[in-house]
Amino acid sequence: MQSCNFDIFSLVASLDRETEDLYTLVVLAIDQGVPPLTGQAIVYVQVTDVNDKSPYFVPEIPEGEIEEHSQANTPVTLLDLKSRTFDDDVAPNQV
Ligand SMILES: [Ca+2]
Ligand SMILES: [Ca+2]
Repeated sequence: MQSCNFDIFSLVASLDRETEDLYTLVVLAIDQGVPPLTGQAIVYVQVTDVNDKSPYFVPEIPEGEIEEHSQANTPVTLLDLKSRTFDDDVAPNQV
């Protein structure tokens, strides 16, 4: 078995994981024989996440409520805020 040199692939444009998170490459090897024989492999390239998306709320202005005449330091009830918070990144870059 002889070692082989492989070209290094490089990007022609920046990638966005939130738009496309998986790319499929077909790699073809061709030997020096006559006639040349070939082999191929399918390479799946996973785009890993960076924390480039900020959390956001739907609706953008969440609601809370508190009873009138409440004492100082009374906590304000936020209405189901956790289920209305989103982040397009994946863990651990999410809310
Ligand atoms: Ca994020
Ligand atoms: Ca991201």
